[in-house]
Amino acid sequence: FANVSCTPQESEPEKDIIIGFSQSGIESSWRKRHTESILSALKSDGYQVMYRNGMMQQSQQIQDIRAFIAYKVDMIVFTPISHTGWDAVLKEAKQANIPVILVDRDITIDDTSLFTSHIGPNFKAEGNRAGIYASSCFTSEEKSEVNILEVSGNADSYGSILRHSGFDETIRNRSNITLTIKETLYGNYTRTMGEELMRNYIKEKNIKEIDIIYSHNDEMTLGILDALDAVDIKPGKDIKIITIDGQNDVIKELKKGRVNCVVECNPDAGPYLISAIERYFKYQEDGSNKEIPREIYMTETVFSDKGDLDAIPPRNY
Ligand code: GYE
Repeated sequence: FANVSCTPQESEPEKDIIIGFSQSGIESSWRKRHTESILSALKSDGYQVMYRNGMMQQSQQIQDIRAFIAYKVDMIVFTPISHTGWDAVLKEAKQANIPVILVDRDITIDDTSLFTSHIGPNFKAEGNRAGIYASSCFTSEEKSEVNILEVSGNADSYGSILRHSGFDETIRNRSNITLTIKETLYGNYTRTMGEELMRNYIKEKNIKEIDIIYSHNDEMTLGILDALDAVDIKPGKDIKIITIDGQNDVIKELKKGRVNCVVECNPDAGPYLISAIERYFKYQEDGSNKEIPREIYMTETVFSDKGDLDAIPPRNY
């Protein structure tokens, strides 16, 4: 997706509303689908769109949002690469009377009036789901101590924080078995980084003591699998693999038995966004002053080797 300004071609007649959409980057095929879902929904619903790719840099995203403000778009939609540091630019948007909707990742901010709504996956619940699977990997007869290696995304992203806390609180609840996160490595959600982190870990630490790898996204998981293959450790068997997203290529690994559990993260934000935007502008027009919900969660599920692998619906990412 190159940076584009585009007008709708199909379905709905063109609306007189311009949406500025700043995406955080293109680090994963999950992210590509997320972008595609939002752009196609906006376009087919008749919105004019200014799209910018932040190239995984907050400074770039801030610059892009400032460009939207200067252009006087009617609404800003953006995926914050990190969870802090947005106060100044969002104040500028508020002063310009431009509403802001966050998609995917959330932010931490003192003045919560600086954005209207957050539409995204429930990262905490994803962490809980991963934790439930981890807690059920072994019976207490098999193991009383289970060691986990966690491979997180960017330390300052909202998803990483909640995927960690959701997981951590769940594994603490297991009785008769102690599950311990031996170490948390921080990557950037890319395959290359996943592989590099894993290679270094194998070189420097004792991989043999690890029972479970909990990776925060599929792209890093693919890199982790590459690194394990290189030293002949069998993922899925010698070490249980839990991952998040549900990309097609990782569902294939689940079916081959090289991944044990995939916690789905839903990238199809488009329809949710359209419904929020439509309501927002309707409430403005009819003067009812009603507000759209602050938090909109998308539906998500879990696929694992404990379920029916043939029943997994086809993936579009
Ligand atoms: O899991 C990952 C992506 O923020 C939920 O970012 C998102 C994560 C997603 O690149 O693949």
